[in-house]
Amino acid sequence: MTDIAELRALFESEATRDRPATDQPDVGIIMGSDSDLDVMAGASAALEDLGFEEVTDYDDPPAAEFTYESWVVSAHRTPDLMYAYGETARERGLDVILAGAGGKSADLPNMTASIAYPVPVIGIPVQEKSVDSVLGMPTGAPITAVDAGKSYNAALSAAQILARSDNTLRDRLVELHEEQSDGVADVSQALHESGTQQFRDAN
Ligand code: AIR
Repeated sequence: MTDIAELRALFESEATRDRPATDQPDVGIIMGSDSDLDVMAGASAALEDLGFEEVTDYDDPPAAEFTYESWVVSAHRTPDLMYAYGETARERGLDVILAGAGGKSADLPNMTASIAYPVPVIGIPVQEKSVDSVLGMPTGAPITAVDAGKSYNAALSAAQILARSDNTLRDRLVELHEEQSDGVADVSQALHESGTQQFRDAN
């Protein structure tokens, strides 16, 4: 069993470790509950599509140039863990945080945006009813957010931020965009050639 104090201590000790930036995760993915994973898995899928690898052990980071990490952090069940995560984000090397939460009190993204500031936070409302609580920030307390469920796009936006200073990642983003355009062309051609009924039966 891991307790919350241990996780807090891990974030706090990582913040003082002075690890080389290449060994630290670039993007942090946090979510209010593991029940958010169906939606939040889109964020890791996008990062993996771009060549990121996941850090699952701070002492044994993957070789990829860009990496990410994933944690469950609940604003209401574990507020102290949310503070520890947000307060140490910059020292732990995170350049962007993707934060998702569901329900009507989806406060993890907005609170993390305030605590981790100026590290940018991209909020992901896990459900439609979570949109207002993710977006509703007062002047001077910024958050960027995507529409409900759009975690894949949130991760692309995070990569766009990182690509400002990395041309290889920039090229990979362009390539992915082109692959997606080609995907539409393939589907369009298949629909046209098979006809609507056969296409629907086959898909
Ligand atoms: N949540 C968890 N802690 C605080 C909040 N707002 C959110 C989760 C999830 C929803 O509550 O982000 O979308 C339901 O969580 P659970 O664990 O009951 O399934």
